[in-house]
Amino acid sequence: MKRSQTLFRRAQLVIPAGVNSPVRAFGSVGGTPPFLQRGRGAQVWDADGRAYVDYVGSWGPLVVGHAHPEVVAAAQQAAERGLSFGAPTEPEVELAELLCRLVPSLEQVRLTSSGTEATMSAIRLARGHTGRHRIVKFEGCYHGHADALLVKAGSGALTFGQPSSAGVPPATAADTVVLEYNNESALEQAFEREGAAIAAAIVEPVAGNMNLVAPRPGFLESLRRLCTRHGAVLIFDEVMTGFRVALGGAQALYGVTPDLTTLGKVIGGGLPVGAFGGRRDIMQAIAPLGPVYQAGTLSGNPVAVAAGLATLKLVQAAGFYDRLAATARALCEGLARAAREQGVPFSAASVGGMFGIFFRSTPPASFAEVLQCDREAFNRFFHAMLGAGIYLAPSAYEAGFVSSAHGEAEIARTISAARTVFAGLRS
Ligand code: KE4
Repeated sequence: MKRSQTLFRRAQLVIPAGVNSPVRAFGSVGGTPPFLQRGRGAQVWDADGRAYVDYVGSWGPLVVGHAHPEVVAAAQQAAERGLSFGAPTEPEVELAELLCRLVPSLEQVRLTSSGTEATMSAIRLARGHTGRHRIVKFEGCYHGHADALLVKAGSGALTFGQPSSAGVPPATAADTVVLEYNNESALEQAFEREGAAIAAAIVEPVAGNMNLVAPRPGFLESLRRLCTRHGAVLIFDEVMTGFRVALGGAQALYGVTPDLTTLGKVIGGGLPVGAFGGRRDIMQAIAPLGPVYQAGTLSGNPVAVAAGLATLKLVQAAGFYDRLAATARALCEGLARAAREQGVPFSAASVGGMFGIFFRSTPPASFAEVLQCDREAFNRFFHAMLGAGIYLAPSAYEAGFVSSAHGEAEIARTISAARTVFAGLRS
């Protein structure tokens, strides 16, 4: 890993921690992050030429694998026509029409350049639409790094043990109510207590930023019922689950329709695209139609939109999500079996094409149970698997991702490596 070590030292001189997003620094697992140079399908290669089976997939966008020829060709062709116009273009209309057709809650949608912009805009829109200030979020859920949402957040914020970020004014945080994910009684109490002041509740319909925690039956339905009863806007943050757990996202999988949805990752195919949308009556409040301002120089960028459209064309193939979910299940079942054979306390769970691995005997159903996982065991497992050419998410608090490029060979290789690693963990 010599070149990555040299590059990491060089990077840290000019970029804080040597990375452009905290979780990439391997802060919670330790060691030097491989500097990746190339990807193709389920594989990536680092600066030292080492190959890995990749289960990060750029944190979710690469649901059809790295450098899919149709996605690359679409981006190349768009780039040759011009990189950006700052003016309306037909591909943006095509992508908006496609999103509105595939995602149940979307009557109108606006594109952004990141998931953070999408959730930040959705929160502002919900506050503008209702005239209220309070926001409900859930501990361990991460919705990007907008001030109002960096309160007991997940992902990198959790990984570094700083769930509430410095720099967020107390007055801002004071308007954010943080509840326990999957705790319906806490939900009922919060809405009974201050339902009339709540502008919106924002939730990851499948939590993927405290590692994977699936919604308990009834949790999302209760949230839907309470938001409706109290006139609060229900926002499903599907930046990660959108086109990851099902074609129509978690809202299609669980049959619960939010008022607003945020998207990202897959809809850009690896290039910067986010989106927020939902009920037409709420979206009418967005500038220049209404009083809630929102904008973006590169929103709807034609090259990024082309990559997104090409990706969304591929995921509509018959049986795409059945196969994706079967791949994730095979991985989870194989890892759990290998751990059981070695007597290692371990469990794994998947929803569609996202999965979680846990060093505890059963998958966690809450943030508190996530914290009970053996993080040291995870870190040892992570590094031993990396050494065996398997690139897992470098944090005990992140979900993993498979793609349509992950076949039986990749899953078998991963489970075989894990069998050896679990044996080593016991010694
Ligand atoms: P971005 O601003 O990073 O595009 O999206 C923020 C975001 C919003 N909502 C959800 C549910 C998300 O998962 C994310 C971003 N996810 C993390 C991975 N857990 C991105 C990885 C990173 O921060 O480097």
